Amino acid sequence: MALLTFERKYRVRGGTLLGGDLFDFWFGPFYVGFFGVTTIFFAAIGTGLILWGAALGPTWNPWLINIAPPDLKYGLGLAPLKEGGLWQLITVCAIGAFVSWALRQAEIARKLGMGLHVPAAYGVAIFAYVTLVVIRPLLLGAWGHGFPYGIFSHLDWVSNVGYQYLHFHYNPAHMLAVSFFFTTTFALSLHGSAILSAANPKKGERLKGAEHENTFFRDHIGYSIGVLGIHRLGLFLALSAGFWSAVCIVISGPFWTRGWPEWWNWWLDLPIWR
Ligand code: UQ2
Repeated sequence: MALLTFERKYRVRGGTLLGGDLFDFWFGPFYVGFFGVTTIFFAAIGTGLILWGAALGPTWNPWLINIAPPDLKYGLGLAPLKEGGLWQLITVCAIGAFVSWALRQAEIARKLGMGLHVPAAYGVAIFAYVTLVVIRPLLLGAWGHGFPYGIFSHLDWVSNVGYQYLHFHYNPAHMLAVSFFFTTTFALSLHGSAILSAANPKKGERLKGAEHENTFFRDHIGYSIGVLGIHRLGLFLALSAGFWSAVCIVISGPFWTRGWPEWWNWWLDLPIWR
């Protein structure tokens, strides 16, 4: 079946969460839906505000454009547009667009009778972002604790906030997050290479399948997690990386204000050494 032939078969009515049949149609290859409309709305306004903020700044160099959050003196209030108010509106638009996108994923998954794994996974990425620009600033009492929107400027923010805790690699949640990121790339390298070698037989040989993949890993390391298992593992590793990233930054400040190396004094202070 050609792509457009079977696509028609899966373009089913219903599954919407909001708007009923009103936006239940396609624009070319794209499903619209109520949340398609809200995604376009927030993304367009947010992009416009970013361009406005960039126009106010001293440069159009894409690396250096920066839209900063309000000064700490504005606390949790609204700031004037040119003093962080734009950052606040852009943040609202970003969250509006991200959440709309997750709900659009949920509507499409419901249409197709799939599980909600895709929007749930994407939700973890949204959670990590919201932790940085909403939850942590709220806990610290000022929007000024959010990170600035700019390529170099956000990297500088990460570096500065890291050094504020002396050595961020001593943050135990950061250790977990980094380990999960590395393990994710390791698992994907095993999986991607396994699939490509099975799917690229020598000229004249037949395509290989799950039996060969299983046997390769059993022969090689004595264990195969299986074709479904590797995808479950990959999802777990990736979501854990995002989750512990959010945890490692939200505990820095709201729950631990000293250097992270000092946190490990609980180990030196154990009564067993006395
Ligand atoms: C596997 C399997 C796949 C795979 C991979 C494995 C047939 C095609 C990569 C091997 C994965 C293992 C043994 C888990 C490794 C554990 C960590 C934490 C990285 O068995 O089944 O399917 O792609």
